[in-house]
Amino acid sequence: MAAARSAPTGPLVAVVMGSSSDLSVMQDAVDVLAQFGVTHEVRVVSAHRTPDDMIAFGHAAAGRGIRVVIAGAGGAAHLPGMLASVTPLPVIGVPVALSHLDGLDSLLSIVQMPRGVPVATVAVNGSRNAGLLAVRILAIGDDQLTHAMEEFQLEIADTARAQDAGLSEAGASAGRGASAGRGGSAGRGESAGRGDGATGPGGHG
Ligand code: RP5
Repeated sequence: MAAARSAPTGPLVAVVMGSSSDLSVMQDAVDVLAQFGVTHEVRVVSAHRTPDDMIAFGHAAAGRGIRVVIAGAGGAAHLPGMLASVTPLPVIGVPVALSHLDGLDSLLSIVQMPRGVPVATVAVNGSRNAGLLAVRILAIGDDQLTHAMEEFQLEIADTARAQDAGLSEAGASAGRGASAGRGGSAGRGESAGRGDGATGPGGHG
């Protein structure tokens, strides 16, 4: 009879970054994991400054019970791809925007991986979605986490509907007294924002 495997007690997600200067962006991922009660660790592991440490980290991660790696880096952002090359774990890459090139350099460095070595790349500075994607991956085998994600999705839907109601009301006020033209198009089809801005626990991205 096979021995029962005990549940991992260490962190399930590793949030790693190339420099502590990335933390202001990566903090959103950390906050989401905390919000969902997912155990995690936060590390600086540089592909260029501490390459040996990075490789050792990547080799050891799965054996330590880590299930998902979130890796953020900026500029010549090789960290997510290099980690993906040495671990069988899913790696989510976060392109961090530096002061030049608006993060396009980071995005392309992370997303343009060769066949066979995938990195799930989120938007530039999109670490909140990286955290949410990690939660979804973990939720595959966890009914409680699935339920928490469904609750979260209901919350963000409520927020969007409240925005819709607010804009509809504002559009109705603005349109009052004006010609209806070809059917009164105030606000139609327009977004209330970029849709990714809200942060913080219970916030809606
Ligand atoms: C990358 O270099 C890091 O991920 C960071 O985004 C960038 C700049 O690092 P610092 O010079 O601010 O330490 O490896």
